[in-house]
Amino acid sequence: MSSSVLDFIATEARFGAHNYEPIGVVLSRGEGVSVWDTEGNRYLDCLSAYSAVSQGHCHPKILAALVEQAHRLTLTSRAFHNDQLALFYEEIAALTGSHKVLPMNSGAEAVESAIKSVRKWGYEVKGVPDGQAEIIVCANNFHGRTLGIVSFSTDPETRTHFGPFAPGFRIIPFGDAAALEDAITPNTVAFLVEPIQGEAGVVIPPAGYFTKVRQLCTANNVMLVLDEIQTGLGRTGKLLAEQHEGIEADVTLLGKALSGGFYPVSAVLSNNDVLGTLRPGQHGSTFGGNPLACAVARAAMRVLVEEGMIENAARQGARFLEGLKGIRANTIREVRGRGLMLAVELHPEAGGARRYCEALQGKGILAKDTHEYTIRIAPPLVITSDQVDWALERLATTLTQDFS
Ligand code: IF1
Repeated sequence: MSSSVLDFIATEARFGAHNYEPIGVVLSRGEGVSVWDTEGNRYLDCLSAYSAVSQGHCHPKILAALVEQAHRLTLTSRAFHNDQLALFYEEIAALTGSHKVLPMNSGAEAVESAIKSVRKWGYEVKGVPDGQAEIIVCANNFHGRTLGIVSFSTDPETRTHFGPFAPGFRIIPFGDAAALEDAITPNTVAFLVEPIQGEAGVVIPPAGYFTKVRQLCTANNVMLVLDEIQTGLGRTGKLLAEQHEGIEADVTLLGKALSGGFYPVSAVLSNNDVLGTLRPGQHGSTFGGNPLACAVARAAMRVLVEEGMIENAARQGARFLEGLKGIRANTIREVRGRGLMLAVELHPEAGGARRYCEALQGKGILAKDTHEYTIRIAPPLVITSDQVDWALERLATTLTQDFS
């Protein structure tokens, strides 16, 4: 590595909290599916900033919306109305078929806001005794890093030495509808779950699971809260991952690609009941629903639809998955994916996914490992067939490489 690259990394190490272990590349530019490092090397981005840059890096139309709004009005607080929020509400509600919208900033804020809202709904509408609301979640979940959220994480890395934790959560296995039925009590207000578990390594539940989940939640007056912060907005080849199951959540969480990677924008979408319980002064955020966030999100949603990115994700995702399944390598334990949310799980004997990600970097692909043995593959939804084929060639040579 050049001295300037090492200088960037050394300075980060000197001043920065060491809460990440990035791959040794210093990026300086992004456009579409490509990013460049400070030395001019070009990479195919197969992480998309964890599915926040689904529209491609620095999308010109989202950039234009950001710049135009930034020249005009960026932040008013919600103490006053602004001329972007109502338009954002109308457009996200029309796109997702929702009735009520709560605008927030990070994904974790949307998750925390949903937890507060379903608890409030439980006490004021369902009639759960105050302080006794229960929310069911799944083992190996990832919903963010706040204290409330890590309270129900099953990953020691995200929990250890952060206690004491928030009570009121029950953990069940992902993909097991009978376990959900057994866990529901009269005090259960919600089931919070990812349609596909991303951080866990793109874990897809059995066919029909969410149909049973929907029936159980409806039968027991339990709110189904789907965390689509990573799976939503076209990542799995449909606008929302729930559409693969033909069901509708009571509460849907969006984030990440809601801004196309330009700005933290998230949202809680729901029917009137759950969000209808919030009254002035009971919840809020300095930046939530600000005009700049709304203008950026409106453009991000618009290009996603107008440029056929969702359909492209389905088409290229199928191509990518078929190509990955066609790689004959003793290192591969399983290939999983839906749309452009893909993963290659390696056998433990292969020596860990990180070394393969580092080898891919040398071939012009940036990918990220998760849980030691799995390589996630999630390129921007604008990827072309030629780029998929280009990536598959390099993945095949890398995965058949003998590192021993
Ligand atoms: C990190 C993981 C992915 C999410 C789902 C809520 C959030 C996330 C399904 C919270 C965020 C990010 C967080 C980031 C890495 C990345 C990640 F590896 F951590 F788990 F994508 F899989 N729900 N995921 O995936 O959204 O508050 O971050 O905006 O914390 O390292 P956020």
